[in-house]
Amino acid sequence: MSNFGADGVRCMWMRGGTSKGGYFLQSDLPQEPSARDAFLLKVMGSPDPRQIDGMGGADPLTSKVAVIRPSSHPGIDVDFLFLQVFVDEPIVTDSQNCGNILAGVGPFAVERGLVAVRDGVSEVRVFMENTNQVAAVRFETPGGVVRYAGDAKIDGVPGRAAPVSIMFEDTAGSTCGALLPTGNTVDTIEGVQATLIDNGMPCVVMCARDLGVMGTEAPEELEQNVALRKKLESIRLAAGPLMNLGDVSKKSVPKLTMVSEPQHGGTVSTRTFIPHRCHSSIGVFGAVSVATACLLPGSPAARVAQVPVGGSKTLSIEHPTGETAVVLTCGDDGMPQRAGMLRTARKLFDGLVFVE
Ligand code: NQM
Repeated sequence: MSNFGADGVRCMWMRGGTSKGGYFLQSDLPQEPSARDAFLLKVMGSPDPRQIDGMGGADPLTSKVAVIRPSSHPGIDVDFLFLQVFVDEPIVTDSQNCGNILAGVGPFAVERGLVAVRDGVSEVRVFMENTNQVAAVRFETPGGVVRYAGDAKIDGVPGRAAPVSIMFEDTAGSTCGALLPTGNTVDTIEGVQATLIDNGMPCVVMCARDLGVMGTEAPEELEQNVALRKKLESIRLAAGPLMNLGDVSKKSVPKLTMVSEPQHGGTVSTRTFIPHRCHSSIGVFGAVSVATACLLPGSPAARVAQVPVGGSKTLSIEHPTGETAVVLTCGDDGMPQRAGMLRTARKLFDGLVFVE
């Protein structure tokens, strides 16, 4: 297995939402996880801060992998396993899901002939193996061919592309077993009030000002703040076991979101560490989880958020490059039962990737 990939392995490179990565058929990869991960580290060029000897873009958002196979679950089209390949450490983790990379899964499944396609709009139902949950991904397929060009705009991506709409049900407790794994709306860690929440992504949501920052700084400025990063990492390491995630020193969860008052008429302003680099926008499940935190009376997020009223509402999660709109349908208890989001995706490259 050591020279697996020397003759090239079939792979499609796609932008999914505000992320980018390699999409593989599960049958094209080594079946044994450690051999698969060793191969993927070589594909990306990790560990190396520049990923110069691989396809990765020297950023966690461009060092991502989707592994897809036909599903054996009733009513589901494909199974999707998301793998985060660390940039500068030899780590490949399945400890998190990724709603951005998910946006490319439906189009990829059509491109590879895994699902029946319609003339017009197709829907692919995806079982997300990282969290054992289901998403429905809808996208345009005029004449039975995926259309990538279009007029939809998402912040964090220049230009416009065809819309990909994603619907989630039952994302609460995806990885932590419960929406609020400690049972509390507010926990205090290292003197900082935080909501430990998982509505699709384990997140620690705190007020930026409680960490001594405004929460509107540029990501680069926050990344250069060594004291802040140290504080965030020690909060994260303490939060991991409290969130049923165990030792998170080698995991990419929980994420750390610092919230402040909205600056542009939205619901809340955010800066998110994922967990060691500051996101240039915010993740999909990250945005759903932070939006949900805004609904919890007494939480740090609720203190600064401007939440729209009504059972079905759009929460605009402001981030460094604009906003991500999360549509939440809430039940009688005021908690979200469904979440929806607009993304776009683009096929960038289809071919063979070589590792020797
Ligand atoms: O939260 C980055 C991204 C993500 C994850 C991260 C994501 C999500 O922007 O669903 O999309 O938080 O690691 O792709």
